[in-house]
Amino acid sequence: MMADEERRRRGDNTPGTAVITRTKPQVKRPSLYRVLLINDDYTPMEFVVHVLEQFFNKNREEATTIMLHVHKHGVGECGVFTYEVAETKVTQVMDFARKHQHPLQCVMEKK
Ligand code: TYC
Repeated sequence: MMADEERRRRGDNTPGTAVITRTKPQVKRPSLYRVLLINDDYTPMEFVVHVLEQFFNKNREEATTIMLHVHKHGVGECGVFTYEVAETKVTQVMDFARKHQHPLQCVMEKK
């Protein structure tokens, strides 16, 4: 059987077969999520700094700045991650806080 294009080149314009081409790129950037720490009156400042160093790869200075921001403003960003990574960070922080009997809250929100 002759290809449609070749038939048309030869002047045959009778209906043939068609291919629907995809115009949408098939790669999508993943949605990003902020991981936030929430202030409370009981979790020790040093514990929050430790959390930021341990789970968010912050150095002591960065960790201290973020902790003081949360202490002053009530909430602050620890990092931005894809869904599964953000979810893992939240679980790790919440498990660690619970294990040490601190009420520290960690949440994620879509950017
Ligand atoms: N407010 C706490 C205190 O004075 C410190 C703190 C900072 C707690 C950040 C939680 O996410 C937090 N000990």
